[in-house]
Amino acid sequence: MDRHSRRQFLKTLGFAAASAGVSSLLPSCAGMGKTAKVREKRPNIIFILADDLGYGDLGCYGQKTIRTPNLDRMVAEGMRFTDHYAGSTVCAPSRCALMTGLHTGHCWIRGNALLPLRPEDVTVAELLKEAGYTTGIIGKWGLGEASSTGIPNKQGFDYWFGYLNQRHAHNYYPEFLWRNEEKVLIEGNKLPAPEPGGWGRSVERAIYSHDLFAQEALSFVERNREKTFFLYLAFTIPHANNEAGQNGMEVPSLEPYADKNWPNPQKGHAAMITRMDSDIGRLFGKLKEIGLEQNTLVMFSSDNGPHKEGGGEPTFFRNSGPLRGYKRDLYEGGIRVPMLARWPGKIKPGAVSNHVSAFWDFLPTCCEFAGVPTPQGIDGISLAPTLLGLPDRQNKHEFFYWEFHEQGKKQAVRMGDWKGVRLNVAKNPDGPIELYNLKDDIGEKNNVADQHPGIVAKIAEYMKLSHTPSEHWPLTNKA
Ligand SMILES: [Ca+2]
Repeated sequence: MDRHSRRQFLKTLGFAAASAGVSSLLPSCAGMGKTAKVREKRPNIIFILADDLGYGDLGCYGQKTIRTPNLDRMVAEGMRFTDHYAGSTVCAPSRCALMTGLHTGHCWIRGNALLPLRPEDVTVAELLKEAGYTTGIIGKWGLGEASSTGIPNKQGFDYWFGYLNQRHAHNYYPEFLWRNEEKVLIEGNKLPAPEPGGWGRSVERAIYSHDLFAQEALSFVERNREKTFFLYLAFTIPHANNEAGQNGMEVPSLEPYADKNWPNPQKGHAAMITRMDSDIGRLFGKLKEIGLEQNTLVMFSSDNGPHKEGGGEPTFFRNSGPLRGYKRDLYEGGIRVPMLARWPGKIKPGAVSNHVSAFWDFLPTCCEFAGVPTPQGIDGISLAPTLLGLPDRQNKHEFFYWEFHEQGKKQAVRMGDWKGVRLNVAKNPDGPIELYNLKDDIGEKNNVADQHPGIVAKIAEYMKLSHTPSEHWPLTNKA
């Protein structure tokens, strides 16, 4: 089905076909046969994404030093997922998986490259827009440059403000940002020399882009308060400015850590996280103030594990918590991330779910809440039953798959409590698979592949089946 006919299909069949699914799950919709009534009950959806925030970076995931009182309160009032995975171990493919509901063996963008989303790629924003949602993205996109088919306004977003380019997003004092298709100059920020992409380290530093994003988010919910909206709030912190050497953890103020006896980059890292946390607190305050708290599902996650860039040192605060590895690893520390969800009256306060889930589950979850059919052929499974406290009705994944196209190429599979990791795939596509039992060994310390050849063979089969050939993302040197 081409894009046009898919749109027609959604328009003609959408709500009638899907309303049964939603009304069967949402207690307040039970017994409502009328599509219009189901539509009235549909929640606003806000997905907040942090950049390079680790599994151990939040108080609610065991962090002892960095303060995150608002996210900790979000957990107390909502749900925390113990076993949620990002789409990838770096930015672009992780965001592609989030937007398209496909894992990195199937999705169009499987690594950090300047490859735009195509017209035929169907995003969650596009589906929600078709369903009548007002859609917005604020922050970092990374899935298409200016004038390409991949810009947010051509991928289902009514409103867009932020960085298109991921390297541009390293510079937190940018000379410009994008508002829809318009380049907006940010007064008072200046690079030492003209640089068309906008990356580098600004010498004049008046406006911190994250602060603009936090303010834009408040404005977006305020001006769309009468509508049903989807906001994808893709914050850029606590990523590093890689162009700034050891001074890459840039933040306007090191408070509340300025007096600590820590290296400056670590103060910056902690201050960024606490700054983001307080902005999320302001957003919750705004939702309450304008009366949208009860009808808004807010989710929070991170696009990959913590980094070792720009002076960042993930061992300092144990940013991965008990997990092994960091960004660019397919060990748990690179891909297992915090996931929080809050929806007063629907999600039970203080709930903890160990349902294993991943970024590709977000699109079908939104489809279910919006009352539109989930497109065929995606990899995700709706999390709605888990969120609504009906774990017995939650469909589970047979397995999860990741492929990564840097550092000699890597593959990983999670299957139940088992985790398989294959390194150096380009050189040796049938090479050895490391096997870990996450139930007893969450830190992936003991490779037990020799003791379980049957499990290893099954994982090898999943790795083979999950990779669809791509001219842009060959796994081996030949194919
Ligand atoms: Ca990232």
